[in-house]
Amino acid sequence: MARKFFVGGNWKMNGDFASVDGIVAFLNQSADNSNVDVVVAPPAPYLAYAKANLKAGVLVAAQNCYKTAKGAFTGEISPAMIKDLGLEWVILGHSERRHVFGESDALIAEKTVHALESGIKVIFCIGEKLEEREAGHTKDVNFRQLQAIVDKGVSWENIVIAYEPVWAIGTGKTASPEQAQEVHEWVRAFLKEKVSPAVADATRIIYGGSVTADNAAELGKKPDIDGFLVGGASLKPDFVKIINARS
Ligand code: G2H
Repeated sequence: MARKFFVGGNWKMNGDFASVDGIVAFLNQSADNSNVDVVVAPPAPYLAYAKANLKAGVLVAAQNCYKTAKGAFTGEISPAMIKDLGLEWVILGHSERRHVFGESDALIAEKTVHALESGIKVIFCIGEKLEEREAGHTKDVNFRQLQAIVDKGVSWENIVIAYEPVWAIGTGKTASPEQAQEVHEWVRAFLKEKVSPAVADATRIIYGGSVTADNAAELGKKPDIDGFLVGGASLKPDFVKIINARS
């Protein structure tokens, strides 16, 4: 089955109204490409502004959300609020949430279930740290992170998996196409065994970690790499080249 290419832009905690205007301008000026799903994730204060100004072909995601709809959770936002803004996507389990803010597999799984039940699609991030890779635990770590949502019996049609090796994030040290393909292939085999062959075949597995306009084309040629989650390079006009890397 042909999986539609998916390119996400994770702006992280960057930007102001002026820089959002700049990003919106180059995205809106880019040629429409019906072969790619494009989803950008501005910081929460700019979600509504980005949504109001981006052309219809560029969707907007939140970078995080909590596991309940409302309540006394200072600083959090809910999937209900994301939906109320007219948005469709959220990023969950990003390594910065896992390792800077200490989010556990269990919490990320609860958030994922709640987001999906609220009608928000999830870019679900997984990835091993350098010491885990060097100790030969790459497969175990990524499978453990995935197992947390398999155990919840989630429905997979609204999930995109982002494999982001922590050692490649923001470091300029991209995984080679072979390293990324190896893990993507493992993840697809994991889905086949733990969920179903149909889900394994249909689920998009995208790569993140220092993706640039220079390395995207080679990464995008690998059979199990179905797109990218792009951080730093999504803030620059070259992001459009990444969107079109497989076209
Ligand atoms: C990985 C990625 C975006 P960058 O976190 O999710 O960031 O492309 O800057 O490594």
